[in-house]
Amino acid sequence: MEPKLPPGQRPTRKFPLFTVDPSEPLERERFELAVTGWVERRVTLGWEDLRALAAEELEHDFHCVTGWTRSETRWSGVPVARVLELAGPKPEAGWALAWSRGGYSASLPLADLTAPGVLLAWELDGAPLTHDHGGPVRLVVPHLYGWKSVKWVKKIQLSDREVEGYWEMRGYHHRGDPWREERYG
Ligand SMILES: Nc1nc2c(c(=O)[nH]1)N[C@H]1C(S)=C(S)[C@@H](COP(=O)(O)O)O[C@H]1N2
Ligand SMILES: [Mo]
Repeated sequence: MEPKLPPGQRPTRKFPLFTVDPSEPLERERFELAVTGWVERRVTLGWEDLRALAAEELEHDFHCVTGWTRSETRWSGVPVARVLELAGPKPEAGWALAWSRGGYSASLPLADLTAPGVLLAWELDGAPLTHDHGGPVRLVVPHLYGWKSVKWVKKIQLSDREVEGYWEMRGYHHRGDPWREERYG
């Protein structure tokens, strides 16, 4: 039986790359992620800090808004919720903007960013995440369109209202649920 796909999506075997902000590779040891904005404590985590947290594995279809779905993609990493707990989101913080090293960004409702299965991932299909796919560490938000899964993640900034990211500024949806075809608007 064919797996069920969200409306308007077609399956792909390959994992196409999609990058608007090319950057130089970074060694794992030099990775750094800052959690800033509407938080009780601004925190910065390095590679070792991330690895000290309990890792999880996840398998999910990955949907790009341009129409391809890559089935049963496996990721390992730590839940974003766990990392945000360290910073303590303020009660007013309902939104997040996730930034890459190269200046790409995506906005996310905090509830989506902290949902179960949303990871800061360093493994793809059992192998270390390559630079092209956002290594050493990328955001994976598997229940939303792929543009929310920021590669080369370096900062998560919380706010009390939406601050639009790269594609949201260009007319893409604030949330981006593929099952509701939230592509634009
Ligand atoms: N930093 C960064 N992250 C990004 C993008 C990008 O251009 N830059 N593209 C997004 C889009 S549109 C998709 S579909 C996925 C693609 O991930 P992949 O290149 O690993 O397949 O990454 C997302 N994260
Ligand atoms: Mo995409």
